Amino acid sequence: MKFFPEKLYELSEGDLAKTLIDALHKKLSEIVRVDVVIVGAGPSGLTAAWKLGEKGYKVVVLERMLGVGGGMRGGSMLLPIGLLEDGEAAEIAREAGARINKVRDGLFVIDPSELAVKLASNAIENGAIIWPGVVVEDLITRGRGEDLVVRGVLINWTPIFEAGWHVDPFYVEAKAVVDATGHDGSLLRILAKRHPELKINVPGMSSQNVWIGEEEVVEKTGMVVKGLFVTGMSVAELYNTHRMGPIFGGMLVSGRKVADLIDDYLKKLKH
Ligand code: 48F
Repeated sequence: MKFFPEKLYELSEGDLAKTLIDALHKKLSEIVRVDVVIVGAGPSGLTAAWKLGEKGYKVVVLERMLGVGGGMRGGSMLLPIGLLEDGEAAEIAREAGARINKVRDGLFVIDPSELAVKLASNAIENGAIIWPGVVVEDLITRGRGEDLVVRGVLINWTPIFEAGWHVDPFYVEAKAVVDATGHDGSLLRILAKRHPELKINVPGMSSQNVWIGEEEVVEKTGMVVKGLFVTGMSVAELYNTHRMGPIFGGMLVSGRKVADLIDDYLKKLKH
């Protein structure tokens, strides 16, 4: 018995390459003009992608690394365990299909890898495309100051970016852009640098206080300038709110909140 279906033996590697390129052409055409581009495939970005996909938006997630999960991949100091609070966060994790195990009243432990892949799987099932190995290196904008609108991002391959080569980037156009880059706060820092007239300062997060840090992130999740939204730990980087360590519930709730806010924003744009 042959390994491949009989017909495939008629093909060459060149035919396989041509097949990939034809399929890629279709996929890339979908990626370069979307409703929402989410930068960062950590827990907040993946939750936002899932929830926006569910609402019917065309979403692409751009991720600098090869895999999904962001900071959650490392669990708690590289130990394969994390915490999750009861309430909205537990509800989202359950809905994602991840197992959450109660350890005391109001508190669950999670397997960070499991939660990361379940969130990614829900995002993909709802139509989001995850593109790994690309760095967002700049913003596409129109206007200045109060009239500034963010219309997309410029991307490059991570190895090119890390090698420090000057290679001109590529475009991804979107009606809304999300900074879900965690502690990097990449898009916020780009915005502050390119648009000093906005006087945006990104001070970085404040010290550990889990009891208020989670709530602060969720509360301050939102739009920074027209077309640019912030979710997850980049919220803490922007507003100097408290860090919370390996408890991940706020990231999921923040991701869901930013999806709702973008939904409102895009509905208003239509009118
Ligand atoms: O760091 P990350 O997981 O962000 P998050 O969703 O969640 C934070 C938690 O994991 C944890 C925590 C909660 O207690 O403190 O750290 O807010 O995911 C951010 C992702 O963005 C990618 C980065 O590789 C990571 O996977 N990223 C950062 N800058 C860029 C980027 C960029 N310029 N272009 C593309 N990806």
